[in-house]
Amino acid sequence: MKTALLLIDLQNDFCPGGALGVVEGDATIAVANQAIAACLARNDTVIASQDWHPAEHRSFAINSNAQVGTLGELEGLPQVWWPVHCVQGSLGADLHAQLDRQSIEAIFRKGEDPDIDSYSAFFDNGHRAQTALDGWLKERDITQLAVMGLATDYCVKFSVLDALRLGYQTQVIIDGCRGVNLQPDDSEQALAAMQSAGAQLVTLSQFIQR
Ligand code: VGL
Ligand code: ZN
Repeated sequence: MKTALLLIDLQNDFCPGGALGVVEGDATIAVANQAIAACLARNDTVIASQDWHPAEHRSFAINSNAQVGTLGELEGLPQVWWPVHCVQGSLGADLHAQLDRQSIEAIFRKGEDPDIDSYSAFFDNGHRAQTALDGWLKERDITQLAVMGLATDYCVKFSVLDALRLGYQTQVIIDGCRGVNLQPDDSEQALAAMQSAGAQLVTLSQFIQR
């Protein structure tokens, strides 16, 4: 069985000091680097996603006349209004400088359509368009994924749920995830939802010892 490690949105804007800084978001980088080292040692593939928005993205509160952190609707879908983040080509959109980026074989960008948000690394939030990720994995006969990154309650959650729907055997490396937590228990609930959809929750040390 071929496995890939999928690193979700390990970008400056989701780390403390960033535009959409997640508490302890930068603590995921050391976890990622250890998971990457384990993958290199056993010939597992390492890939990543990158949130990559045009400045005019309508999920940005300022572009939709809305208040940051409140809930609205975009293209008929529920939408949290976000601060401007991960603008294409900005420093905030870069992968974290401490991440072992040389070991990442491919990066899948998402959120480029200004009219719809895209939490999952596979599909936009309306499942209208897909990224190249699923095809890329299938071409390489990769059937198992280990997922970690930012943020637990958005991009990790929806990437994992899509991976399961697409038939991938999916693990979540829980100590490699941190959440936005607009509500205090959002991350906990997201992990529970991933687990009940069929994901296996593992620690980094369990992943390394596999
Ligand atoms: C994300 C909110 C908005 C994420 C991306 O990477 O989890 N969250 N855009
Ligand atoms: Zn975004």
